[in-house]
Amino acid sequence: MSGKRGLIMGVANNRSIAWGIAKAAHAHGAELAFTYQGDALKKRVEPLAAELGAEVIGHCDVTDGATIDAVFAEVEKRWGKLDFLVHAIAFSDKDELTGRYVDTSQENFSKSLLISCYSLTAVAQRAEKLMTDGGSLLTLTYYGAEKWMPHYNVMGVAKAALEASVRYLAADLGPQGIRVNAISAGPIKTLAASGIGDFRYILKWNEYNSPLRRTVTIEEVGETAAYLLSDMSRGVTGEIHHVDAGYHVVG
Ligand code: 0WD
Repeated sequence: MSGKRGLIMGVANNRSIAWGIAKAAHAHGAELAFTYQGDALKKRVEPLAAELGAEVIGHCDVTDGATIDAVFAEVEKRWGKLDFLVHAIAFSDKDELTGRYVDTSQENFSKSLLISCYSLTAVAQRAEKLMTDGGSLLTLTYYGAEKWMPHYNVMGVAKAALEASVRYLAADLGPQGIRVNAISAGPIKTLAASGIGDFRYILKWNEYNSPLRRTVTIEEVGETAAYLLSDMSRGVTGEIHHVDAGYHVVG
């Protein structure tokens, strides 16, 4: 990946999937820039970025289009163009990631879909303009988009819409050589995952029932991401690639 420059969105700490992806892309020679959401995460992201000799572009809250514009303006100023982008962003009110989906509020439905789904389209609109030599967009999804999963609720609906977005964006941006793919990661203990009811049980269930009889790591997701972000996967777009120890074939 040497000579490639990529923007990483969604690092909260060193357990984040986006961090696993950043480490792998860096190991394969890519040059990186990070965004962070709010000052609390700035303090976490800055030292991580420094570890990889990467730039920190600035604050980006995907609910605020002005902050997205500012980030892409800064990328353009520093790099002039962009080769890849990692979107590892999701949110739902924790109180609605337990119990029944039918009880989802309109407010949390809108917010969850905006942050977890529309934001990919919002960043694709800006990235398209900078991916003048083609590029690769990558997002993160979960099996709860395909099947009912306990407690995943509105996030399952948001991920289903996200996966459909991957296909529509792939078709729209394909003519410019911009590829759009997702990794459907198995459960991993991160900050976001800790908001999901009974998450420890889900981890154990996957460990006992997946073909590989274990869960996956952020490093494993990172290696697959490096393939999808690099020219090794130049014939691949619109794909939802499972990195879940094979759980999707049995679940
Ligand atoms: O088991 C898991 N951990 C899986 C996660 C399995 C399959 C998929 N995923 C997905 C998540 O749904 C998400 O899309 O992977 C992506 C990354 O999630 P993660 O690495 O599990 O979680 P985390 O380290 O918490 O990063 C998600 C980050 C946020 O962190 P917090 O925990 O502070 O909400 O998404 C970012 C934020 O940094 N984020 C936002 N960024 C910009 N604007 C916003 C926002 N409004 N909201 C959340």
